[in-house]
Amino acid sequence: MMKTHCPYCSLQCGMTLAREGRALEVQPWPEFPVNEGALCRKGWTATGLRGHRERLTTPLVRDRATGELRAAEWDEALDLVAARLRKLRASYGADAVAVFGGGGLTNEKAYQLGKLARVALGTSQIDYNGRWCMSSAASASNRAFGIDRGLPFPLVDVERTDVLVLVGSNLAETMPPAARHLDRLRENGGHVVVIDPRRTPTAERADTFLQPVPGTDLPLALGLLHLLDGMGAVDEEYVAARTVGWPDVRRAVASWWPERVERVTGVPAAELRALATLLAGAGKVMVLTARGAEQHAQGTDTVLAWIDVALALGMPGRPHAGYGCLTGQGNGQGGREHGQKADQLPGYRMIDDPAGRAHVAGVWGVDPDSLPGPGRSAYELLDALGTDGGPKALLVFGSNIVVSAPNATHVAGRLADLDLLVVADLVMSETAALADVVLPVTQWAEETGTMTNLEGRVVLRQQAVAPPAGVRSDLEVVAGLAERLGHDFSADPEEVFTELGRASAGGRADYSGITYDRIREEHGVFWGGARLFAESFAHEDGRARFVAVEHRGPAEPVDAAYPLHLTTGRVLAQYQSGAQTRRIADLPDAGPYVELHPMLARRIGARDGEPVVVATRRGELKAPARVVDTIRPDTVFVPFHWVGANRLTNDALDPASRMPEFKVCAAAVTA
Ligand SMILES: Nc1nc2c(c(=O)[nH]1)N[C@H]1C(S)=C(S)[C@@H](COP(=O)(O)OP(=O)(O)OC[C@H]3O[C@@H](n4cnc5c(=O)[nH]c(N)nc54)[C@H](O)[C@@H]3O)O[C@H]1N2
Ligand SMILES: Nc1nc2c(c(=O)[nH]1)N[C@H]1C(S)=C(S)[C@@H](COP(=O)(O)OP(=O)(O)OC[C@H]3O[C@@H](n4cnc5c(=O)[nH]c(N)nc54)[C@H](O)[C@@H]3O)O[C@H]1N2
Ligand code: SF4
Ligand SMILES: [Mo]
Repeated sequence: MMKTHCPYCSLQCGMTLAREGRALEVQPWPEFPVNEGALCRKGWTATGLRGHRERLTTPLVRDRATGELRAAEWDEALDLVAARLRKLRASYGADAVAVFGGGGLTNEKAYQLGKLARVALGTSQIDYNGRWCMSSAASASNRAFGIDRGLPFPLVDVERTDVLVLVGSNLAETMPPAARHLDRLRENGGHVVVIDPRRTPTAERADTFLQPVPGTDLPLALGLLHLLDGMGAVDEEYVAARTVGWPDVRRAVASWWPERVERVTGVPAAELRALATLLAGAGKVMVLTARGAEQHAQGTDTVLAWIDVALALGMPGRPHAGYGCLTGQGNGQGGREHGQKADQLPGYRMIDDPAGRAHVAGVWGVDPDSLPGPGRSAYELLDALGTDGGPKALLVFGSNIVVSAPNATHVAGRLADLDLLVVADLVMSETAALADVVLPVTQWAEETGTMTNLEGRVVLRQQAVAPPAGVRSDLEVVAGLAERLGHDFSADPEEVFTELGRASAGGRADYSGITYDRIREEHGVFWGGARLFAESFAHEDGRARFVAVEHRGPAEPVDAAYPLHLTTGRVLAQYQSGAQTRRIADLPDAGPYVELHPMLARRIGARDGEPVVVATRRGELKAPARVVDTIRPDTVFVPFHWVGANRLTNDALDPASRMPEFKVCAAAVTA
């Protein structure tokens, strides 16, 4: 019996793994506070990839003569990768080699990947799929609060607020055990507000549901601020004592009267007024954003506008109130704290901060001047691959880029222009299938490491079973490459975690003092404490920042040729690019589909279950229609767990976070 955590999302539900003969069975771990023994279908079936026939168990190298992948020894594969990386570096410079990581990787792996790039490869070109995920909330939180932590309070605090506002979160499907907190909040007399262009299972649990046009959460927040100000509901005492910048916001929202908001968002003015009245009368308000609000070319500004709402009401720092972002991937939080992000060093230090560079270089035993500067963000990195001056080699750990990146056809083309693509994965993902070298790695139950959940709680995933023969851990792969490049890296997770603690010490996300033993004893350890901001915010003057933002609207507005809004997202039973969950027999694998309203279906002559074609300026997808009255008639939705959705999506980026606009672009649908 081994206590561990689910391999998937940022809730990092506690679970027990029990050996049943040769099989491994998932059982509850009732004492773990975040999920109290509950799991979603993906968690219950997580052992389904053990012993799976599609599990990779030997390195594969593309044969130059036949163009096919063939089995290779580990030494042959790693020697070949190291030799080719050295050669590319000699010809084109260190930035010719790039690394792409993932928010599902453990803290130890994220840290070692950053060190591999900066020390062993000397490249600035490293980034990760967290840019696709909560990066807009991160940049907004840094700006407003001076620190970026998904939830600055434990998730259970949700149960004791008065009004919970969920902006673009479908947590009943994306974090099902968390929905219990919503239900308990309502049992306690609290009120749940859901804002989503689709009436989701989460909206079904809400008391108030607003259904805006995709990409208009920002003007919705401006409209609320306008009304709250007019009602005298702004907490002037809090604003004066704990914030700066309110006068600018007050001026900026003066012209956002409800009828104007209605024209832009499609939300009736009466509904906006009712929500403002509800918020004005509530003692405690909690605003949580997720990808629906964040994955936009104006995602950072949108989150800032909602933080403005929380600040105007005087909430951040109060018990059971404030603002938080529901992070997404298993290690969505820790993955962005330890150096796999282009502009960061461990401990959430900025890579252009001289003191931070000196500290980390000291731990690494290198000259601070030898550390490269900031590199390209994820999409910009992929977009530069194989171009003049762009990277010629890419090492991928923990991401299935060709399914999950925006404008995926273009991205696949960039990958094809590389001299060398190396992918470490458990299975032959769509991206691994394109690689020159595929490295088979261990999965969660076969290795140990820490993850930081959406609350900033550092948890320990413990090895429960031996890996299949022939498979190595990511840490071993990284150490093997580093060794061939003349560097000595540890592959022992606990040793790496101790080093990470030293490297992060004194940084914004300080893990020093957290040990595997403490995590085991305390059901996880919060870095920086469980609740932040009670006394002060993380800016030098201790005050939070109001930021005045303006509505620009989606990068690609609808027009006569592409009259509909296309949005994308998730369904309960599949995870991300589907590389893992599509292979699990007990999970339904429906294939992509197109959700559309009966009115739209009638207009284009589409029938439920029959194919329709969604077209955007970047590509087309033919898939069965799902006719539902839960979506706006001017909007269509496609889940992204299967190849196809991202051939349609727009690669417009948020200027601050570099987040792509996954959640809205202009589309046409025909039957
Ligand atoms: N089942 C499942 N669970 C998961 C994952 C998974 O793949 N599958 N992935 C995990 C990860 S990495 C993440 S990031 C989280 C994501 O968790 P969520 O953010 O909850 O998931 P999404 O489905 O991407 O988007 C949420 C909602 O945003 C809505 N939406 C679309 N456009 C807009 C808009 O413009 N405004 C607003 N307000 N809403 C909009 C969509 O209709 C959708 O219902 O889930 C995590 N949990
Ligand atoms: N259209 C659209 N696109 C989206 C989104 C959206 O809402 N709409 N959401 C975006 C978001 S929020 C996210 S987080 C991304 C996620 O998309 P991806 O980055 O593709 O994430 P995964 O599908 O989780 O890919 C993880 C890959 O790594 C492998 N893997 C799992 N664990 C490990 C490990 O420990 N080591 C190694 N080496 N490999 C491992 C898995 O088998 C899989 O192939 O998608 C983004 N793309
Ligand atoms: S909610 Fe997330 S962490 Fe919990 S069982 Fe489901 S996928 Fe796993
Ligand atoms: Mo995500």
